[in-house]
Amino acid sequence: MIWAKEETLPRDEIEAIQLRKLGETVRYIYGRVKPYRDKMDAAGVKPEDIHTLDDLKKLPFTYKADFKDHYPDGLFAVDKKEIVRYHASSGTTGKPTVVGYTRNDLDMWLNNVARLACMGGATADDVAQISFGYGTFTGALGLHGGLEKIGASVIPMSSGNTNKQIMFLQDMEVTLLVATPSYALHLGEEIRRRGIDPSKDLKLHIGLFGGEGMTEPMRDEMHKVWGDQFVCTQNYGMSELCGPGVAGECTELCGMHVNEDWFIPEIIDPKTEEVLPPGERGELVVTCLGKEALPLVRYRTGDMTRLMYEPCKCGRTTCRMENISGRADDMLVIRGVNVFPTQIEEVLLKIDEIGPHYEILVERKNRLDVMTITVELIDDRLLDSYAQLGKLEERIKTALKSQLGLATQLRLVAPNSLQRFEGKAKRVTDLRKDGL
Ligand code: DLL
Repeated sequence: MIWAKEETLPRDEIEAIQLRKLGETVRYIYGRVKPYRDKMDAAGVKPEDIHTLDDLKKLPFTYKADFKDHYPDGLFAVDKKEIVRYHASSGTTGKPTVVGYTRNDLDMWLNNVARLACMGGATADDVAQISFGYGTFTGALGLHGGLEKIGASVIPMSSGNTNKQIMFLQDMEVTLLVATPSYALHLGEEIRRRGIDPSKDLKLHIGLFGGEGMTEPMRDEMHKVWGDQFVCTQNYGMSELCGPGVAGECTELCGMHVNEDWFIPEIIDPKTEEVLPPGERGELVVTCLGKEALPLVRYRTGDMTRLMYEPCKCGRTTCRMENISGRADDMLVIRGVNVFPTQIEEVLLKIDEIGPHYEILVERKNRLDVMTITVELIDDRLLDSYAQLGKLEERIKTALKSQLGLATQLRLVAPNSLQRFEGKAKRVTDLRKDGL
């Protein structure tokens, strides 16, 4: 099923909508958001200078750092009383990136999520278990609202508690699972370990995944674990743009359709900031159209991908984006949670007993991401006191958990035992291969 007629318009009609909304958005943001007006003035561009979609290039970029500089809501275009919902994701430092929605924004958002749910094969007959963490993450309430819009029955399970997840999958005859792909694999394997055969014993046949990447080898594994009846699609989005609902894969599985009447995607070279021709791989930059609370122009997502404009067999005419192949910056996505090394550094530097040198190792164990942080002690005498060392370790782990919203493994090592670098320090080793 196709949710909205805007998904099937001829290209010239999509572009006409984009141009109209772009003009409105630029006038709106220039009039209401001072940091953006200042940037436009500095770049010598006025809303009247936007006549074609190509004129988008004249507009300045918005960066994650702008959220930090104007924390918490300096980029908002409406008064607080217009906001009906806040969400937040990780910022590059201790402060989160806060996003807000007006009532109209929520409506637009959830309609876009309804589109991607339909793309993945969901219908009003589905019973959907949402296994994303609720909290301030956009994923859970986004999919929750979008699936309710299409009439599916939603179980707001949240993340963790594998026993309960499995009980509900069985007892409620769940047909659709919403999760990060890594958690879905982990859950599937646990189910198999308990002697349950998902293709015979469960009704589950749809997976709507997102929040982190799913490679093709990972999708193959998904079929081995959940059975061949299981169709799983992935969805892309980010909090700043709305959350899930920016792009989603249809069941043809050939890239994620971008909701182009709400978002204009561009691909740039992250170093030169030049716009690249269609089909080339680079950093995705997105302009949100028609958002009231947080209208972003040319937002640097940091995600590396490629856009494809060839028609899709599903009947949708919107362009498709390929799997995200990496990041232009050093952000890590760990079990769907965004983590910046700078956030970790900030915590470590506040603790007197440890030095400024650290290493971050990311691995995948039992299908789940595990992050181990190795830090040097200032004084190696601590290594002789098991009790003191244990207390220090707990203190650091608690501080990291509260900063990152994620549990980490910690190794405290002797002073001067970590490698020193003459140039740029290589602090992060990511051993996750093919997502498996
Ligand atoms: O992850 C929104 C979302 C939730 C999308 C659920 C889809 C489903 P953030 O927490 O702000 O928002 O994280 C955004 O996660 O910039 C990517 O680096 C990464 N990411 C999200 N979806 C995918 C995906 C949500 N399908 C950041 N493939 C983004 C690869 C993804 N990376």
